[in-house]
Amino acid sequence: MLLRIDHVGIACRNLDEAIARYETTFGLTVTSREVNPEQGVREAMLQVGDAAGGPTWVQLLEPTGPDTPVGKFIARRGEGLHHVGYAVADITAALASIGATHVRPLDQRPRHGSLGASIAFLHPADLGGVLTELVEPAAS
Ligand code: MC0
Repeated sequence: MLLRIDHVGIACRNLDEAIARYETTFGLTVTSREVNPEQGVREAMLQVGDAAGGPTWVQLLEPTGPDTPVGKFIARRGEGLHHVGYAVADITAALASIGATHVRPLDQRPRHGSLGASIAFLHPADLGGVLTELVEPAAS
């Protein structure tokens, strides 16, 4: 089901400062910046690699307010690794397959994600404490 790691989502208090950290330290560059009101984030995608199977990203996430998933995460745990996103070929089929396991989807239907992707989250309590995201990238 999982094709590769699509991105790692990193919670930060200040998006501009986090971008500068990755640009200065690793020479990464920003491919896109978006606001996703449904998810309560301002985010930036920085491409890490361009492997044969498709690119991999660092996704920097600044909450739009305290009562959002990332806002609550930072208040509880501080800045840091928020989730891992795995690329799948067909997110509807992947969600149906997950439905036959004990793992609880947090989204019954795919939602809008970065770079036009379709995304769905899986509960961290069912996956060893790791918030996990399925990502069907936009057709290129
Ligand atoms: C919360 N918890 C996490 C966690 N966030 N555990 C691991 N990783 C995370 N990221 C844990 C807390 O430590 C706590 O554990 C328990 O979940 C309840 O925490 P809470 O603060 O009361 O939070 P809830 O229950 O209201 O919500 C947690 C949940 C939520 C994961 C269900 O954040 C959610 O639905 N997330 C999915 C959407 C999301 O994260 N969107 C933002 C990224 P204990 O053991 O102390 O009880 S959007 C995104 O990334 C898009 C743009 C994209 O990729 O394209």
